[in-house]
Amino acid sequence: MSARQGKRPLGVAVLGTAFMGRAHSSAWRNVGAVFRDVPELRMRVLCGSDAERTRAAADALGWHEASTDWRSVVERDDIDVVDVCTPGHLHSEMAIAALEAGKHVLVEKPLALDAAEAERMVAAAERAPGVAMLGFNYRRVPALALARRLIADGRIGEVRSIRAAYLQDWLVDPEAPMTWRLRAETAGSGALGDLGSHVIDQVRSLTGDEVVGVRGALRTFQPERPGPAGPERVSVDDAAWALLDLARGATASIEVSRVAAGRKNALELEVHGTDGAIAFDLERLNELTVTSGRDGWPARVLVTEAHHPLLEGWWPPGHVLGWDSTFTAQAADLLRAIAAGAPPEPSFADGLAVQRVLDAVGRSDAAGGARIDLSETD
Ligand code: SOE
Repeated sequence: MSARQGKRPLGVAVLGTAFMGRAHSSAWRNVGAVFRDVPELRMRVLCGSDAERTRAAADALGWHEASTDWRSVVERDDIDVVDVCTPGHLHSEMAIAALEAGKHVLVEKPLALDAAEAERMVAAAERAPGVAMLGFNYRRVPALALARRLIADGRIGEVRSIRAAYLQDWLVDPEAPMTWRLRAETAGSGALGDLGSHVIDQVRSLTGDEVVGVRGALRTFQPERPGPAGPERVSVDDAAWALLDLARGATASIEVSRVAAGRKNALELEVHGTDGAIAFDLERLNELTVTSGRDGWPARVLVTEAHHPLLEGWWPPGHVLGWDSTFTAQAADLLRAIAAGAPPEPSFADGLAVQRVLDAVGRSDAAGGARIDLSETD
């Protein structure tokens, strides 16, 4: 029997109407059209804090209803999946309430404000009957999935070093206004959690290895930003750096910034092994550069072939994918995990592992760059 036969459609609610709420809404709208093997769904409710804005967003994005009362929505019998796309400080309360109400839950990254909160979310997910998945959408970039497969197959030998940067420039203007993303109490951290969480997740995903030691540095170049009633204090980093020791001996160097003039959404990853290397750049997300052998030439692979990962359901070879397709594939994987009753990837436990590294970067910075040992955390 196909996933669509004999079952009532899954009712979905998205909490959050801003950038990520829109990206996830578009994924829920498209997923059934792209992937024929996923359970049927209904886009039931979009939740936001402002009634008028939420109604307008719900109409534009294809939701049946708009609501400003997320607590009653996560309790509803016709809601099976709760997708949390709100500012970070609301993630844990919403996700835990939805899990306790027996729902399947997707949470946009980073999982939580800090590791203690992430631990509570992991515990709630372990107790709950539903599937709990974390939204690291870049795991659904086919080129990165291919990189992960090539590395796991030993195609570049033993991994020695990873060089990773995620650079954006939307805060380079000192007049860029204050937002929840610039307050520690609503975002946890700045570029570190927002962009560094993706990078650390990729380091773990590409290498299949764990971070056991962390040295880090944080910088806030613009200590105040214009708010509605005058200047407000920025309490998170604009940019962060880290050196990560991995359990099997590799080292990763990381740089993330939201004040990198001219870089819009540049996630660059390079993995060097004893027998080759792999390089990726999100601004050319359908391509992977693969160097085979110790003195091989770098070859550009266009990752759009049917035998490449994550391309089933999409277009014929050469018909490239975009940033939004990663969210559609992520929604499909959540639906498949629900249908199979299987643990999803990435899990809340992956989010906790990333969160521990993020926290350690902050602790290292506060200790003047001292190495923080994470080898004892399970
Ligand atoms: C903003 O910096 C942001 O939207 C991140 O929060 C996303 O995770 C990233 O994909 C794009 O940039």
